[in-house]
Amino acid sequence: MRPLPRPTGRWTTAAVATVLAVAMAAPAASSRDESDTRTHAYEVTGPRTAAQRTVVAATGVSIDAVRSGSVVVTGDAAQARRIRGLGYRVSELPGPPDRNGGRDARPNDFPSEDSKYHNYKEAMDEIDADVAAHPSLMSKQVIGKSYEGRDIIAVRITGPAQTRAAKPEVLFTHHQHAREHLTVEMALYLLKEFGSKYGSDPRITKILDSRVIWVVPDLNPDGGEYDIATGTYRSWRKNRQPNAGSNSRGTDLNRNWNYKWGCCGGSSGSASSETYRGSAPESAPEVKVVADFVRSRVVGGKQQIKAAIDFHTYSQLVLWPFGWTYSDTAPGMTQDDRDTFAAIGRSMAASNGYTPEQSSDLYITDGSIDDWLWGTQKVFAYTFEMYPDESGAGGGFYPPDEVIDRETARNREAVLQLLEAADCPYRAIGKAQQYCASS
Ligand code: 0X9
Ligand code: CA
Ligand code: ZN
Repeated sequence: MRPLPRPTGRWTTAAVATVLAVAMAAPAASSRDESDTRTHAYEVTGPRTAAQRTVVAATGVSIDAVRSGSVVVTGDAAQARRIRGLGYRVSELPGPPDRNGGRDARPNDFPSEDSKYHNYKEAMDEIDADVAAHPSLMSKQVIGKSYEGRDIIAVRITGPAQTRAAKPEVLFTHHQHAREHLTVEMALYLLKEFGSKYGSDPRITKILDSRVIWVVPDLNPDGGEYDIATGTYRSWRKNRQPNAGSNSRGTDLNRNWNYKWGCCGGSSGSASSETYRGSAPESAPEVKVVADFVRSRVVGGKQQIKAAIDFHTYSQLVLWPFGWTYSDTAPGMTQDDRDTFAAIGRSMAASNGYTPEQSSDLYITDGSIDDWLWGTQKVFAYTFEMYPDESGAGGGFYPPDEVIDRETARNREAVLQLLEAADCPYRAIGKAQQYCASS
């Protein structure tokens, strides 16, 4: 298939400068591990239904943003050709922004203009300080290790008050996808907010006295560090696990969960894909660690975690399961379950201005965390796609650090609502009596 001719005028001076800068920043070919599969962002014009978007995703790209008649994807040149073969127009978008302010990039850290973001060590240090400042409220557990051996931690937050019945537990997970750094800041915001407001803010005090909160701030530390390792963003998504028989590294953690894994055309079986599902469910150590942790919260035969949010960027969405099917209801998802998901989801979205919908309204995904949490553990699990809503002006996966405070605090009300709903989610549809009478 012949590529479309590039419209003249596309190569502005700025674009040429960007390309040259990217080319010069690229490592020597000998040290590249993905020489034939380097990825770019592309705008794909044409797909307007979830089914059409799922066909685009089946080429192996990740879909990063959905608009009414187009999508933004990340993929390599071969995938772009396949998408053109589907009859869609594909144009390459600019790469990640240069935030080094004209200075040399510092290795293994955020660019100087984004220094308010926390790299892995900075995040762990901040969390240790929070826990040390509020020892009666917070504790940190190392729940396992990433592929490269970094600690994956869970922070437990609850008030000292004991209750007669077990406190309902709520899980917040962050940073499955390496380039979605704002989600780690979301975790740090939650720790600060709960730590500093307990005892003074009556709503937070009441919540912490009656709930147990688990924050897993970084599911993909290896990918996150890789994304910033050169000091220039790499748009990396997956973990950093090698794949047998391939030069391409990484599993898409949000396709590796052990429920409907690889069932439905919502992930890829090829290692070079952005949505590679891994060699088996939980083949990614990071997924296994968190899945084991969740299973460890089954006490006396009952899963203690009742609700969850998995934070991603971007698109400003509140999503609920299932992702593996277009159907609203399915085996394991009754009409009441679905209505409860929608009622709480819409209420949360009304508070932060995001768009609420079932995740498969975007495109099919299989092996995602929220499908697993609901499908196997009956946790009311949402996916939030944070700021921005568009790839352009807001910075796509790399919004400037000036927005961190605003865009994390923006989710405060939604988080509090979910915590308050967690003792009986079905109250949201007026069916507490039917579903929650005994608990
Ligand atoms: O594709 C994903 O994993 C998520 N989007 S992202 O751009 N952050 O990669 C969306 C997942 C939506 N599907 C489910 N939650 N099941
Ligand atoms: Ca800045
Ligand atoms: Zn994501």
